[in-house]
Amino acid sequence: MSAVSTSTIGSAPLRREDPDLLTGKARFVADLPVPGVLCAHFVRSGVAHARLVGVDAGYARRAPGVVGVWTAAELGLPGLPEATPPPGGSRPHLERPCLASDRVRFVGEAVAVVVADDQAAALDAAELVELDLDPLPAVVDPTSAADGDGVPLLFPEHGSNLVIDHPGGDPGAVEGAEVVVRARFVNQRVAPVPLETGAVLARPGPGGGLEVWASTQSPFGVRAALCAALGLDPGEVRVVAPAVGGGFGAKGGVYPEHVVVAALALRLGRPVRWVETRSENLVAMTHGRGQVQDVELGARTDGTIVGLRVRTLTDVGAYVWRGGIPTATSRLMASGPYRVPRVDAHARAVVTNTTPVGPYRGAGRPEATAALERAMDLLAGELGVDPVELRRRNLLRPDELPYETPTGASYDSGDYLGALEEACRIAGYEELRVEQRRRRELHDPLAVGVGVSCFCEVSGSGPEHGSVRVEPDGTVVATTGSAPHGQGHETTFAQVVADTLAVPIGLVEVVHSDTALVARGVGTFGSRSGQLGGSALQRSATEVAARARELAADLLEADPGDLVRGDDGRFGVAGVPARGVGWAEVAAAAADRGVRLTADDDFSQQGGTFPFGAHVAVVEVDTETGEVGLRRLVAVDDCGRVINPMVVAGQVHGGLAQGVAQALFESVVHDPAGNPLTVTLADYLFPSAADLPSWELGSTVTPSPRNPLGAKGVGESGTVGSTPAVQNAVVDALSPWGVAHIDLPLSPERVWQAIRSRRWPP
Ligand code: MCN
Repeated sequence: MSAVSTSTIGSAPLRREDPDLLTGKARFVADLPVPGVLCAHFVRSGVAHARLVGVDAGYARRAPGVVGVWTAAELGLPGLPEATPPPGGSRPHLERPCLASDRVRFVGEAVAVVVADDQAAALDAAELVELDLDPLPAVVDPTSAADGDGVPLLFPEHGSNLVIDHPGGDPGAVEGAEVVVRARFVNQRVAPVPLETGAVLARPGPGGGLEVWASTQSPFGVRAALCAALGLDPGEVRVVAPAVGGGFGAKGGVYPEHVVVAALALRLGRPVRWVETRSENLVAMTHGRGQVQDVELGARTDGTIVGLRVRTLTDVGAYVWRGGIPTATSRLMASGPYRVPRVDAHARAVVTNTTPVGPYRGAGRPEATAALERAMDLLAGELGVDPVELRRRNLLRPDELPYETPTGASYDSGDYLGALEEACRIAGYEELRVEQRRRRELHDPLAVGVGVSCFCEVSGSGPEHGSVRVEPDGTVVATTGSAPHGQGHETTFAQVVADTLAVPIGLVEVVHSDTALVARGVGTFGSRSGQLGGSALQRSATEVAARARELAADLLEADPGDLVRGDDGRFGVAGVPARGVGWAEVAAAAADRGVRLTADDDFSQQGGTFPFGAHVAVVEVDTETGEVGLRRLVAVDDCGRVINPMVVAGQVHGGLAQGVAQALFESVVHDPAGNPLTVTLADYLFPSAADLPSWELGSTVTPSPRNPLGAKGVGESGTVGSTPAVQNAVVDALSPWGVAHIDLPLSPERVWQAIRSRRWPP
């Protein structure tokens, strides 16, 4: 089933979306030319926790260019429910208000909105709005929020800050182990930082209703949420995602700002636009990660794992809202690619007076993988076994799959060991260890570290829609419910359709991200689109091709079984080279006869698919300054059958950059009072290309049996494997000092402190 090679479906064209992006022709929400558009600016709380006593907008309302100022009471909008409610149903008392009404719960929470003729007027007037806030004690640290005595409660009516509690499973998971390693890891909170910040534009529809342009990963999701909040019918609302400058999971849901702007457009009968500033983005867009992990990994002395206990506490910020997604996914993926017979994975989440946390590239898988891969290295250290060797002994083998994990994941296919061996081969693992030994003997102040991580992640849940239509002139229109924002669907989906119909790719137009042009859809997140959207299109195209074949046979007066396809895509008759018809003739005949060359499909797969891989990082730690130089990063990712190798490589590159950024640079910081300290890109250390090495990519190909393309997701895998590989490498470099763990991010100061607290040579 698996082979160390690459395979593709058809040719691998360049991304067709790039010329517009590179030449500035692509239009983002902020660029849309809408006559008479008004600008909205939100007045946000500067206090992390307070009773909202009043809002005085008198001066702001009289300021030049101001059309109006609105508060929660004046707009009367409902709250936003939890994205993943617990089995007992939704909890109205934990909803997120669109504008705060009686209490603010984080710095950055929107309290009022100013609408003005232009952006500058809205911004100036917003500064004139006075919020009367009666400060309350804030809670920022998730462990105190969960357990502290007399800790401030964000929702007193809930009785506790604990908002999610998924029970563990096997209480005796590490019983009988001959060796148990135990540790607490902190997977720090990070900000998604898409290049395009949040943005929405809404205007009354031409025949009533509403037209909305949103920077979103899910136009259909935004439409559903707006309809629910504003009492509209889906037929009355059109949502379009124009060019979207990245989302990384944070643009997967509807934001309060979307609802407020849509409500204002209806109320004013005029177009209204909101575009987030970067500083707003760093406090108002959902953050990611933010998990405290207590891990116990038990094994026999020969290294065979017997059980795992993981107790996670996710900090979901001020509202549970979208925080349930990473909380549940990290629990699901607790045992990774290993044979772990007993698992006790207890996942809890608390609210704190900080920006809400939601899915961010990987959404739970990077957290789970970091915990497990750090624990694997601790175990290797305890047993005195090479980290790669320990992994070899415990990785599930291809013949053990499909495999049901103790936490309920159903792995489809995989050759985890194949990926690890390939990564070690590319890295030259044994030679690196030789170099490391030599340099340690020389007491080289640049300490070499080699870190390995193996991972298995989940992708491709839920249904996705696709349709294929051949026009009378032979051109092909493919519509998809997915909503790309950097992933290259226009290219990869055109490939799938062109290959299935055997037509030149240039004939295929891909239509997406507009609820008026696409019948239905879900959206782009969870590395789902290639496999689900692609399969829906492949199945639709297969149906269209079968109909076309029958028509062609009829036109050629031949038996359909005798039909052959030429290299140019023409239908011919076997053994009669002179006779043939092209797509245009078939399509024209279909139009004449009233035959519709169109089909649609809603594809879903049972259990999802499980991409996997192995990453090897090589670092040099300056033991005098604590600075970490990432010398190499080898990433072997297996996403099943590849549609477009260049797109896949690009996806892995982006994921690696974000994973390495979490390992070495990024961290959202709040002070104990809940004031965010990372509100500009001068404070929040977002790496540039100059901070990163050239990636070394490898791949193995293990098709998934769960969809007709054999594809698995790839959009997130880079973030899953790279963070722990780099973290393990840094700890490995410092092992002679007796350093067993350093929490993320591995800033020079942290690394230096770790070195300073030890002495080496001993
Ligand atoms: N693909 C392929 N062969 C495969 C699998 C995928 O050629 N075996 C192609 C797909 O057809 C698609 C691309 O690779 O063009 C990514 O596919 P997939 O893994 O299905 O992921 P999605 O398209 O659903 O994208 C979502 C994923 C996620 S969850 C995040 S977060 C993320 C990511 O994509 N955010 C991104 N990549 C991003 N890239 C950019 N530029 N910006 C973001 O915000």
